[in-house]
Amino acid sequence: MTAGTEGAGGLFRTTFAAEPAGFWRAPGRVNLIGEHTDYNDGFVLPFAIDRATTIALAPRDDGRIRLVSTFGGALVESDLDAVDRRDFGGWSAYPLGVAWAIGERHPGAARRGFDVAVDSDVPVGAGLSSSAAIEMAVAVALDDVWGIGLDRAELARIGQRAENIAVGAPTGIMDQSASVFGERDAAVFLDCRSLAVEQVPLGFDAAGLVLLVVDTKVEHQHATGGYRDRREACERGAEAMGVPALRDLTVDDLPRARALLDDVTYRRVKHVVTEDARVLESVAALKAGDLVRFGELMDASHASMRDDFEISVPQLDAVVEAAQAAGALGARMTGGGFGGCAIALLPADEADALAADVVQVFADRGWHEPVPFTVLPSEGARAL
Ligand code: GAF
Repeated sequence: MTAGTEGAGGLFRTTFAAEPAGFWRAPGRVNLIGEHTDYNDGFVLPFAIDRATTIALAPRDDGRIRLVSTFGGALVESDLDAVDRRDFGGWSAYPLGVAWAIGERHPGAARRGFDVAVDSDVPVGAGLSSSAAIEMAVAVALDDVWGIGLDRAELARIGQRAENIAVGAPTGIMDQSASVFGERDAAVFLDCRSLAVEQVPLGFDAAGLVLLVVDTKVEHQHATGGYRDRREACERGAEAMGVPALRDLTVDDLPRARALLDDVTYRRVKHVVTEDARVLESVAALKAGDLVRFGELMDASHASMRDDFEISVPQLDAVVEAAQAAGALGARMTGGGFGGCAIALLPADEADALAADVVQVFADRGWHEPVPFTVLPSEGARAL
């Protein structure tokens, strides 16, 4: 459950000996389905979770920026000139990157310095978008105190730009979009090409179901390694197939892709093309109240990520297998992969037993103890 404002407020007052101008909050996310489709201009279906970043912020009259967090150690000081020279580092790259990206995309905006204290209960490095939660909390706050009036899609684009440039992670726009467009009891169905959004009611609660998240504690890194490699394979595949993005292919194009591409690139393309189709079918199933079909699509999505996109790890597969053996409607890894979290949709009264099973499986294999918890679809970024 999302914490109150005490953490950020208390830290602000002790650090800056002043009252903040206000509090802003932005959630992390889980992705129900649609993985590695966002940077291929495709479809995603995440929801904002009830774990969030809360910030206390006050604008200043000069260009100075002072940042402190409950997780990042000592006070960090900077200023707008340094930000415009792209001088970022550590966790402060997220808020400073947002201040930079607003300036880059809106050169006329009257930016000023600010003091900010950041608190978060989104687990870091778990693939639940703790970074997007910081970016979006800061973006909504700066939009308010600088009086710009950005719309939600533009806030998400600013967060993505900060992530790509200040942090150096070549990620898509899903996480920031989930954090700004989230609504209670609904998933965010996003077309990553047009940024058209539709809220899809989930009805898990009414059906007696919960979404269990298991943090495997296997940490991932999106700035380097596998994530970047997968993105490049997708771009190669689209170019070889003569389309602007993999979004422009359908399953009918797969035989041609099979003939044209090397085996690895083909399997990367196949995952993205079939995953886009699964997102569209999931939205239809959810609208029809067919949670059984939706669960099957979650399972199929996991198999595709494990076998074709090759971004799962044994710990994620073990959670999915335990969930399937326990009778979950569906289970899959969520997020960028190579670690992080898996999710399972199952009857509420079976969640504790599955959580205990998973902890036992990990202990038997000598893996780090996993952390299971349930999440609720929650409201997106906002002023408190
Ligand atoms: C990470 C990225 F940040 C997202 O943009 C998305 O690509 C996701 O991995 C995979 O679906 O969360």
